[in-house]
Amino acid sequence: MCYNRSTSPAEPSGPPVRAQPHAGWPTGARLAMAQLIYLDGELVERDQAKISVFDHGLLYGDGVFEGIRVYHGRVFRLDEHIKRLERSARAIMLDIPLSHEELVAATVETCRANGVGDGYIRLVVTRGVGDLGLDPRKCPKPSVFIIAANIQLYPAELYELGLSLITCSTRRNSPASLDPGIKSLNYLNNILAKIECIHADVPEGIMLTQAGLVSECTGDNIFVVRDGKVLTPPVAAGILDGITRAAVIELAADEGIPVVETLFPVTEVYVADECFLTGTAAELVPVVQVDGRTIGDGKPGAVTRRLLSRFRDLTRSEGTPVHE
Ligand code: PXG
Repeated sequence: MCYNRSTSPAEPSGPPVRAQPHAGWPTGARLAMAQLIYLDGELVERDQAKISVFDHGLLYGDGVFEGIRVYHGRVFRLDEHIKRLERSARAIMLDIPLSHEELVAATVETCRANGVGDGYIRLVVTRGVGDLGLDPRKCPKPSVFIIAANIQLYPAELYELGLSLITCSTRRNSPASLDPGIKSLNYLNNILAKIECIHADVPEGIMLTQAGLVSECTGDNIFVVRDGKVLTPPVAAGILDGITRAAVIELAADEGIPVVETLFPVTEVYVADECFLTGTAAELVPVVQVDGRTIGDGKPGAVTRRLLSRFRDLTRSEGTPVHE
């Protein structure tokens, strides 16, 4: 069995790619075809947006990326996303051929050119074309491309009913090998865990650190609520420093809810009063079952619902405008 067999060849292959089909996830959500793709300084038709088979982004996963949301014609936390992209690039000694301001402008321009009001942006920097060896010095010119696609929101009932998770047997990469803080094009670690989720028919799964403690999910950060406190693994544990995670930590502080960044075993999730995930695609999504255990009373909890409502307000009230 393999996963690359298309059941519907006409379907656009856009982000965010969730475990579909699944009862909890939006089989009905469809992304509109992106018409114009930013590719190395130009806006080109989707069919013309091509990368060489010698690009090390493809050959080795040598590159970095961001997934960014646009809400109501405004790009959410664009500056933070570009900063994280720049940090990821620095970590792998990849010189992005655009300045911070140019990356911001190119992202906004791509949204504008595609009339994206509510959407998802994929910003990718690859090492560029080289030879068949690993040596990145053989890749003189990194490639930058940006895809901006329209997106339909996930159905409301997902946020009302909550998700089921499993704990994946695939451990999160050790920061000593490949720091999960680097948002690189090498996502096989997460994909292997995602395949476990697909087999278990759940949309997400918890990944443990090499020491067996909770790190994050395959494409989301994780939080638990216990005795009125919010707990989430620290960035130093080897997780992605999520933009949504940071926003939710700020919102919790603003609500007077204590947030503790600490490592914990998966048992802490089982016995939590509430659990939720954060991510650009998922926003803030309640979790009601993990490894067959019911979390809290099996319904999204009060703290989760409060933070989700505050997050939604935030996405309505800030962001870099797409249209002049
Ligand atoms: N952890 C991991 C491993 C991620 O990939 C997050 C946490 C959440 O971070 P943000 O900054 O988005 O709040 C991510 C990001 C998808 C998809 O298709 C999801 C991500 C990246 C790429 C694709 O669901 N999540």
